[in-house]
Amino acid sequence: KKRAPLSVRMENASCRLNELLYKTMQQKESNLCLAIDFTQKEQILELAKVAAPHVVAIKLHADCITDFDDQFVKELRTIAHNHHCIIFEDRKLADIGAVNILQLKGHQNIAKWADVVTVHAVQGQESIEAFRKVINDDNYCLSGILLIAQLSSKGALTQLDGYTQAARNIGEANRDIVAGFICQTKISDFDDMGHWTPGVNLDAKSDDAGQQWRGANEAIRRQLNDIVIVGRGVTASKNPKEQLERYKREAWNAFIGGDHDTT
Ligand code: UP6
Repeated sequence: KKRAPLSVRMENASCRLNELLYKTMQQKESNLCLAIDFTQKEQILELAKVAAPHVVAIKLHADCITDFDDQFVKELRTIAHNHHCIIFEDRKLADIGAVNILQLKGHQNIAKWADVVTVHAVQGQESIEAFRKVINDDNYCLSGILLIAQLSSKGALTQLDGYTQAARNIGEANRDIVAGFICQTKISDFDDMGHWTPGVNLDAKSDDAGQQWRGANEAIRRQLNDIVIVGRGVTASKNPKEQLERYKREAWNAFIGGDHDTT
């Protein structure tokens, strides 16, 4: 099944984050998100500056950063502003709605600086609807959530019968706040829903801790995801800029259906 053009997806966007996402993809000709899993803010900011022109989103695990502070957030938002980049906090929230909200506004104040945050579906629909209040509050930056429908790791319990479909149903019923899914393969037929896929590496198949990787062509052209999330393929390389350009090219060619099959 073909994807709708970005202009149509932008128009059909129910969630604010998706208007921004599809516009940015079109402008930058990129469907790449960089996962910067470093522990120090200077390291992160340095790579974020190099990456920002090439990617639509920069994904963080803020709770892995040992010297996280307000200055970091300020500099990050400046990079996001200057290069039209989405700031993505991969917190993978999974609790009752009331606690999700406390965590969003907690010591790292995620809702103030992140455009999007990941949320597990395991907690059920009503806990997820609790995010609406924060997303609709202009005092916060948060403009959408991504529901985790499938994990990339070996033996993930998201493979159990019915889990992914149940997550999809929650997302589709709340498209004003759920911008899309973290998944391994396209699961929703709604044009506006974004399919963000981790587990992409052009040079390796697995790490020693359960991660499973496949190429960008497999992830985007065959499995029909929209956005490639790449981490160590870029961050562990000696020449991240060169790898960013390579991943960007591979992922975008796969997205626009070019016949540049190298995976
Ligand atoms: N991520 C996965 N798999 C999932 C969900 N999220 O790998 O199912 C996240 C990880 C990491 C990034 O938390 O930040 O995507 C992947 O990094 P890698 O490319 O270095 O494996």
